Amino acid sequence: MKETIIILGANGQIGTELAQALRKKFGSLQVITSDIREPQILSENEIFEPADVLDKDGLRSLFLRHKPTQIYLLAAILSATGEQYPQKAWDLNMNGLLNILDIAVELGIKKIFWPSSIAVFGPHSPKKDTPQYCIMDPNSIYGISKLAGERLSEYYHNKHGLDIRSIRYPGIISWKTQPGGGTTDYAIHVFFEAIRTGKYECFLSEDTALPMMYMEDAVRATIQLMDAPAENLTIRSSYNLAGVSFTPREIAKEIKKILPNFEMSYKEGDPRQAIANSWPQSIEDDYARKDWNWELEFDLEAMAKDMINNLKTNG
Ligand code: AKB
Repeated sequence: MKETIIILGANGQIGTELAQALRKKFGSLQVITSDIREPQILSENEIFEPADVLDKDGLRSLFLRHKPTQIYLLAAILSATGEQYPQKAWDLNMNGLLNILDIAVELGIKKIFWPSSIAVFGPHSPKKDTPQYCIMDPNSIYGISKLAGERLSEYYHNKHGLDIRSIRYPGIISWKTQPGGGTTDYAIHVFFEAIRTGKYECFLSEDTALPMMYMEDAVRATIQLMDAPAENLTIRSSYNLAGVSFTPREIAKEIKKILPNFEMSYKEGDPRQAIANSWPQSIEDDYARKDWNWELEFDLEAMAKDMINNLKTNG
């Protein structure tokens, strides 16, 4: 069957690179990107449609026009921005998802990808090797909306047969598009500043360990999960994906191996510290390995090398 894919929220950090990978796999004309903002660059064979995920009628007419077989819903407000605008974050993260789920049921669109996050865990979740199933008491509005979204996804799968698939993304590190409003953003800013000025003031303390993942692995994981036979999938809420866990001190050490003059300093009192403290330091991803043969490729060293190489040559 020929796939037609719509990516909503396609201009963000993950959407930009996922769109490139999906165009390569399915052909440019089979992938329609969509966002509330126009993209900065649009090549000749690429289709872009403006859409707001909160505008249900607009979405319905977009889907009726293109008849997608797969939808990727990436529009979201992340953890740090969510704390500044909780109402807006709840509205976009929840109602955006509900709109897609409802229209998918209405129009018979079966296959949907929607990302969750390590933010679904909270202060009482185990901090190390956090398992798929454990106490989950997120205390950021972003984490609360993602956990509610996971429950909705499983509910729509059970109740309406939607083939919805999801990953609890760790912090995603990339050089092509900057992230916006996340707690893990320091791990990207540090590379940009290391190249630009040779120093970086980190908003998290030096021993704050968090799970992260290089974009190449995140995109590969997403497409691998979407390609997996439905009968192999035992989780319809969202899969844990471990990635690589490190602290600001460890990433600074890795950067210094390549850029010996790099200096990292630390600023206390940033509100993102409290969010980071409530999240796991590392997570366990046995279900992803077992159900869809997931394997990580980029460790911290490989990621740092690739980031710095790319920023030096293409940044
Ligand atoms: C954030 O920091 O909010 C995101 C996430 C881990 O979901 N990068």
